[in-house]
Amino acid sequence: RSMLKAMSALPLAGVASALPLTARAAEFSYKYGNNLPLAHPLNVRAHEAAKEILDKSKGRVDIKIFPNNQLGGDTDMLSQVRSGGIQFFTPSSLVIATLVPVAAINAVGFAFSDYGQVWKAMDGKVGAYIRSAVDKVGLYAFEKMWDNGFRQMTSSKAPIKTDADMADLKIRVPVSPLSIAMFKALGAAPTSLQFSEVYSALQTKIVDAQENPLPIIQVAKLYEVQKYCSLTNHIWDGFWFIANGRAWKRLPADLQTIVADAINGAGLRQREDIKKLNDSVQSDLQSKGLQFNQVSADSFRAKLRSAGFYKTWKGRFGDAAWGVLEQAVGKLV
Ligand code: X2X
Repeated sequence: RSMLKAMSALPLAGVASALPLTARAAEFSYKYGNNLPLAHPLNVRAHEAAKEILDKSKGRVDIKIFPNNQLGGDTDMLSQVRSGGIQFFTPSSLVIATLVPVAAINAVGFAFSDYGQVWKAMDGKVGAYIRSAVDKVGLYAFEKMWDNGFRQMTSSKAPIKTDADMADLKIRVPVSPLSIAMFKALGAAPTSLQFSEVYSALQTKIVDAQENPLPIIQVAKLYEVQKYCSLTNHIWDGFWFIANGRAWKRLPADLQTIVADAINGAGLRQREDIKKLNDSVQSDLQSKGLQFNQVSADSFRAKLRSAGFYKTWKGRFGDAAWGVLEQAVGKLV
């Protein structure tokens, strides 16, 4: 089934048409899975990268993209990229943290205040710290992280204005221990679900709320099953473009350079896409019926502090990692 779906995605990739029909199968035929709809900038730019890689490698490296959870949910794709069943995956910080706990450090609640801070940290010491931890579990993380965005809360019930509105709220969060801990500390009743299950869980009211960056709410059409959106900016989240370590090392150095340049370059352009989208996405979602409200982060941050959230997670991440984060964003505890 997934093969058929993947083939229907090929014209976008331009991969098939770039080679004469008589061309041999590529020397390195790799699979890349992700959890996002085709319209998301991550998929648009990944197709661009795959085409660049095929062209510059003269057909030696052929990356086929399986978007939108065609190969299974986040947890499945994470285990496939570890085993080598697929060679590439783009888990969010929250998701890869189930395997590499320190990878969630950029997702500590209300740590980052703007994109200036984010990219300085993720292209600098915070990112380097995480990438070396990823390396230790046999995966390779490309240098430039891709953007998911600042996460916002939506609900079908009522607007969330202060931390008090979160009491017992049935909210979906990703499969992420940090997210569960944070929403419990805020007084909510969080449930972990893979992204592939979010739309139907909201539609059938298994949960009333969810939290995601606005571009995701737009491309996954979550506005159809949610009424209110609170601009909380509570977590900055990105996607690590990762490769199976053995598959990565199998590539000769010249091909590694071609692949890394294409993926990192596409990642930088994807960041710009999200930045542009951020200027227009709110009015688009408003026109589709989603009602927005601003939120002051102070009551949320105070609640997290008094629940001991920052202290606990400083302990879990360790002083070294926490120190690197605080160098980037200022004191949190
Ligand atoms: O599952 C989500 O909410 C998403 C799409 O943001 C992630 O991949 C973490």
